[in-house]
Amino acid sequence: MEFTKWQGCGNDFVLIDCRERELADYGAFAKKVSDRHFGIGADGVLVVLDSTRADYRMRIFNTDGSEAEMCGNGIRCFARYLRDHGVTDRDKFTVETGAGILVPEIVRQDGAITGVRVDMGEPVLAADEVPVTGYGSGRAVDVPIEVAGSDWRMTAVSMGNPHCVVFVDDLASVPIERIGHLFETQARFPKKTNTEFVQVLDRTHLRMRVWERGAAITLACGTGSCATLVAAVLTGRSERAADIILDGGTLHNEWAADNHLYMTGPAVEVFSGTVEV
Ligand code: ZDP
Repeated sequence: MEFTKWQGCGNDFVLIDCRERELADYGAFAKKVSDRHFGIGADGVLVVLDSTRADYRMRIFNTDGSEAEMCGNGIRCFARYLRDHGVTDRDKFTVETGAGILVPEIVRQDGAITGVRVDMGEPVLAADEVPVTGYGSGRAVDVPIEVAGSDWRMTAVSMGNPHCVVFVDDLASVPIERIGHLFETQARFPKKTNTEFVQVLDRTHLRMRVWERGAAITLACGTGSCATLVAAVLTGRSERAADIILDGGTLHNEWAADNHLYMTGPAVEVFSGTVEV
């Protein structure tokens, strides 16, 4: 099967176009090809499909084979694939995801593509819809949570997929490698969670590192960057538009007056090839 390899702020994906030919087990395929030694190497697999509800459909599978509802860096790569590989000649189109129908738009400067801006939809804050338990049915904003024997404070946000946003004074001193998995599997998150550790640089610059559900540490998480901005605004730490500075690059996010998150960032094709399925 042909594939293309993409990255968005260092968050990397194997993309396969399955509109003509579906695979029996995308999860098993994702586990195999994501392996950085025995496979192609990636943080996950993006699948291009037809849709009856939108122009196209995107599915995303993590390195552990689990399927996620949505991915931010991935949908930018997905959009660029459709445009660069002539699947569409439009710069704006609708994409069906597990988080609803979203709208990426190719961004150009002097005609050249510089990135993709995505209407990521509205953040979900009702605790039982994130889902997170033990905080009633309202919002879980700046609430206590115990992980790895320590008390932390977190804000729970869904961008279609669950996020636990934790603000820290010194990001460099947080042992993410050791505690990331413990946050991911914390019992209050019945569908597990992605966890963003965030240091506020100023009201329009937030430094974030992420431990992803089903993918461990990655260099960037797009849905996580949106959840980070929402949590920063709700806790009075930032303006409604800010740069989210990640290990692998920077995303510019805005929580607009229409309550939608708009995320802008790069999407780059790295190489292509064929792989056994
Ligand atoms: O929710 C999850 O299980 C995530 N690991 C999915 C991947 C999210 C992604 N990193 C993003 O950019 O939002 C692709």
